[in-house]
Amino acid sequence: MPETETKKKSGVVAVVGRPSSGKSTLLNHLCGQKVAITSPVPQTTRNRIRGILTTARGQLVFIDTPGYHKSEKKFNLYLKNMVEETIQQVDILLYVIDTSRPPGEEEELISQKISTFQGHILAALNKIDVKPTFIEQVLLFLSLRIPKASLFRVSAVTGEGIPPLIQALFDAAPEGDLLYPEEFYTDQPPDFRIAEIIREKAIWETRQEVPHALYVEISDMEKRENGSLWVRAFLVVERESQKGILIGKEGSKIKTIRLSAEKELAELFPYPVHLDLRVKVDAKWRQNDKLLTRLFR
Ligand SMILES: Nc1nc2c(ncn2[C@@H]2O[C@H](COP(=O)(O)OP(=O)(O)OP(=O)(O)O)[C@@H](O)[C@H]2O)c(=O)[nH]1
Ligand SMILES: [Mg+2]
Repeated sequence: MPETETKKKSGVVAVVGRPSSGKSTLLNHLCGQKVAITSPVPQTTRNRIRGILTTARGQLVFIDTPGYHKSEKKFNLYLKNMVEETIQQVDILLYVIDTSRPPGEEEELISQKISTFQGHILAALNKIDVKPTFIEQVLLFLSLRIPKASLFRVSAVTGEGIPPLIQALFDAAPEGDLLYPEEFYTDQPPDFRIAEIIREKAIWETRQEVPHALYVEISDMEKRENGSLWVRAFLVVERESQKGILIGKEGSKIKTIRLSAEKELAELFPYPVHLDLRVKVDAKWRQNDKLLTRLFR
């Protein structure tokens, strides 16, 4: 190798923060692609979602995580454990903190988890486009709780402040071989992505209590002769009333969900995806260990 040629960087970055701080929105901006679903409803992300950014400097593999918060419910403990495990497996922590709210109890909790991390910690002070701002409180909080964090003021929506953050992430990353081929921006299998897009549309179309009570499962996928993909998916909720909300008057709501999911899938996949959506009730799914282990990885 010529002496002037610098080695490639290859770093794994956990994106952590409290629910709704903008982790997934930021991940999508960092990767330049829609990798993770987003919504105004807290606890949208339920899995470790990998997003990959490859540039001339090397590769960053981001792991989006569920919002970290206190709760003794089984379902939430699964999500909390997932964050804690992820923190132990990465080179860098990207702590996303919302400057449109004063730091509260949840921020105390996550900052305690983060403060013992041995590697680089970069704090993205997100939502700087929102007024009024609580950035002064956030700065004070960070200086007391995680003084070693490098600070970046960003907006995951407008993209302001993101290029310097990317440079700093590459600076912090170790040298190494690329973990994924250059053209990859995520490693999610198609059935997972399809289920997530359907869930996102259902969250946006329902709100209230439905989003938290919902999971989506793909039961069948079939490649048709004309090249399209046919998918049957079940939207599972906990109560008959929630099923009614999802279906809507004469099936109008579920139709809207299907059409908006199909529209977005047409942009993500190189072939048309046709959805057959069914709604069913499972009152106790959030207590079912076997199911939770399978769904939330
Ligand atoms: N104005 C503004 N809104 C933002 C910004 N970043 C995220 N949001 C909004 O904040 C809400 C939550 O964003 P998400 O990216 O889903 O948040 P998250 O941290 O991944 O949330 P969980 O997965 O539930 O933990 C959405 O409505 C986003 O549009 C930002 O920089 N500015
Ligand atoms: Mg998220």
